[in-house]
Amino acid sequence: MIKQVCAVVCTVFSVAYSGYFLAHLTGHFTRGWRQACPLGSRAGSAPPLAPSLVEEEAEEEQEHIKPPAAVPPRPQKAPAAAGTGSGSPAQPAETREEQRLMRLRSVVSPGEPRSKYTALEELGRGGFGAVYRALDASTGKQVAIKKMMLEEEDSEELAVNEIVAMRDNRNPNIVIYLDSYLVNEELWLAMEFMDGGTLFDVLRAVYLEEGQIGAVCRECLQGLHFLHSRRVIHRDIKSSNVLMGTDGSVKLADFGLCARLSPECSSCHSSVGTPSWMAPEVVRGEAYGPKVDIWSLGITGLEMVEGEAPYQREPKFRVFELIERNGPPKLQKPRHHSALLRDFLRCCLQADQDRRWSAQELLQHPFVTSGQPASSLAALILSAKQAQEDRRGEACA
Ligand code: 3AM
Repeated sequence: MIKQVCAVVCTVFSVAYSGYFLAHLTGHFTRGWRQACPLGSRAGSAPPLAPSLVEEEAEEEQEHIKPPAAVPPRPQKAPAAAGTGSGSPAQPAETREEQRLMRLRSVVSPGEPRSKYTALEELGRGGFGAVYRALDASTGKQVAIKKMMLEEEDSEELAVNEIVAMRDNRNPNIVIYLDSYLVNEELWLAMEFMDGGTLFDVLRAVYLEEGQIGAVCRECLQGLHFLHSRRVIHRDIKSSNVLMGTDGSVKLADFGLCARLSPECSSCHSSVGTPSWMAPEVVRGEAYGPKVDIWSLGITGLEMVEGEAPYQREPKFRVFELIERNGPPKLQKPRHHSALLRDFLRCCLQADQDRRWSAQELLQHPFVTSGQPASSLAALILSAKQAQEDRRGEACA
């Protein structure tokens, strides 16, 4: 009885966020808490290389490639990401709101950003607000400013989460945090300007060769290995959250949904992420750890190969149903790709998180080690930018 009550309390957030999980509730009662797998703990248990091609060949003839979606899909939020120190649900709403605002004030810089950052020009919009290109008046350098509206419930928490995660996790494969400010009901988050835009935009404009896909995967894995070694889970890895520079740099962005594990809380349970990229254990509302990011990277790998993620156009409940029913998504035309690429995706897309490779292990995978140097992506990103500008020009003509 006590065991059942504990399991209900621990999964309440997941259940609240999707009626879908009710179908899986019974599983929670019998399933034990699974610890987040420590990095590099499983080097000898990697699944065998060289997958069977027979089954894939049979499926190949039935499948077709759809034109890519033009708008990146929206993520599903969690009410409280681990480690952000939100107020107790027993407190009155005003007190919780005030506490969240105080926490936000404690992480932002004092002062007025409107004289520091000038010439704002909108780059694009998301569910959170909008991102602008601006000039740092003191250096003359370009920066990107994410303006987040703080009206919605939990928006302060997501903002604090993003600021703290970026500020405390500096790495060459993570977008650099500059500073942040509270401006009336908005939060301004200033970060380095990535002049190549998102991987999502690049994929809409150009095709990537396998060596280039290997390079993007290696750069993302370096960022993920860094985060995971610090017990941080990104939880929303997808092409629209990977930013690129015209120098060939590749960096992880958008940390609003990330979670930090602690000795007291060594796994997460909230149903967080963007449905098509969500690992099966997240979809089922099970305890999960950093390897959810590896599944999402595998789906991002499929995006790079095929132009979009599996089930990307399906409604959320249907995505969950399909992932649950069909197991790991497969390449549409596997024989068109190398055994190394297929094996890499298979290692990322293991339904069982214990069999899924870690970021550290995948950095040793031959598909990744044989990827092109990041600098070779520069020409690709420039031609994607050119193609986007040409398209914009045609649309205006
Ligand atoms: O709407 P699009 O895809 O054109 O590229 C990102 C996206 O553009 C851009 O803001 C839009 C909404 O996310 N963006 C986000 N962060 C950025 C950054 N640090 C950025 N562009 C440059 N540097």
